[in-house]
Amino acid sequence: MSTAGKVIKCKAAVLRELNKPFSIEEVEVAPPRANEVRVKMVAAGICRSDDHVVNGSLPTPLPVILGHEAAGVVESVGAGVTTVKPGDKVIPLFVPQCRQCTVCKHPEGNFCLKNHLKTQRGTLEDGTSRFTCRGKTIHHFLGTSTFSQYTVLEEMALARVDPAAPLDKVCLIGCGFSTGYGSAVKVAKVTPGSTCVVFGLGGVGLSVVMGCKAAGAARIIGVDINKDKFAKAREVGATECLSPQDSARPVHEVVAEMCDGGVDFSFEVIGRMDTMMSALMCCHEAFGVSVIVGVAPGSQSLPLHPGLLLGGRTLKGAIFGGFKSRDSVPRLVAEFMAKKYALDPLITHVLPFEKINEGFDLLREGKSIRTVLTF
Ligand code: CND
Ligand code: ZN
Ligand code: ZN
Repeated sequence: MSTAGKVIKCKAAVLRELNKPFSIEEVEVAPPRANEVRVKMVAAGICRSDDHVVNGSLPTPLPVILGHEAAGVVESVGAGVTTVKPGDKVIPLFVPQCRQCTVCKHPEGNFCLKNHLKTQRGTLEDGTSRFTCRGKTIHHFLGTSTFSQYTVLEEMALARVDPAAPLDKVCLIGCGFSTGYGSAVKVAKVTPGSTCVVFGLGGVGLSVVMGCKAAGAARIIGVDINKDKFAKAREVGATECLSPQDSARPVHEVVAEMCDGGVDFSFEVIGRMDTMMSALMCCHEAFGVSVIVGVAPGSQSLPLHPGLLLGGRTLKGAIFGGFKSRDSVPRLVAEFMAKKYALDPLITHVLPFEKINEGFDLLREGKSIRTVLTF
């Protein structure tokens, strides 16, 4: 029997308090309104940004259903939806692409003005939520809320992908892979023969390494305090790995010395002020480009002396690897299907959705790269 037009009762992982486990609860998911789509989740990755909400460094209204890296199948569509239909395989986009705002119309910009990152209202665009639990509203997160068997998204926040794509792998294209890979190939525009350093070798950082390699970098130095990450980093393209704790000198000095005064491209993929400064200072003072990928706690600022940039350094940052989401995700999936890059090295654990707390513990303990939750 069709569920279209009806409220669906299903399980979701609800975060009710900071620093507490998720509770798996039965929620009601209202039908999609105009220009919205209800999606049955198939697979969802756990990204550090979700954990930033749990630990309070990325504030968003509670109670909330988190999750922003996933893949699923369209269950039903609201009025006016033309680009997806029931049964289509889709990837939710935590940065939408409305195709009408000044950013979408700009040839380079990807941070669509309809994004939910800046407002963090915890609703869809019309200011309301499609989730309730025992009669009370549950908030959305980034317009995606993928830690639920069903979720409702705006049409502009969905990419239709190849029907043959394995959703338990390509879910990573919804955040980690694209964010990292794009930061190298699209944001930094890594050049053949160049030197690169990547601070933080989690799922996003390793994807930066993959992007640097694909762009033809000659040296890719991975930096992490957890040496267990080094083997995987080498497997995906790092030529050297080092831990800041192995030297009495600041790591930026060590890296700069290794690379003739400074690297061409550096990436911060952790979300800390000190490592953002290290990444900036180890890129060459005259031509280095440093890209901020990590999401820093909202309350902190960089101690940035302007003199660090006067010689010609560039400091930049990007969301979702600078990719225009709806245009790029189907192409990235096609490139995965054509074996242009692999996602398997990033997936260290697969767990049933109900074990989401175990998945977060693995991340916090530094034991996983990406855990994929299956529904
Ligand atoms: P994950 O936690 O898997 O990786 C971070 C890595 O950094 C781990 O391997 C840590 O061991 C390492 N690390 C921690 N502290 C230090 C330190 N002081 N020095 C060196 N290494 C350290 O996280 P992830 O890969 O899922 O995400 C990385 C960051 O990217 C995180 O801040 C997340 O919020 C952010 C992000 C950004 C975007 C975007 O669009 N810009 C999208 N998703 C995630
Ligand atoms: Zn993410
Ligand atoms: Zn837009």
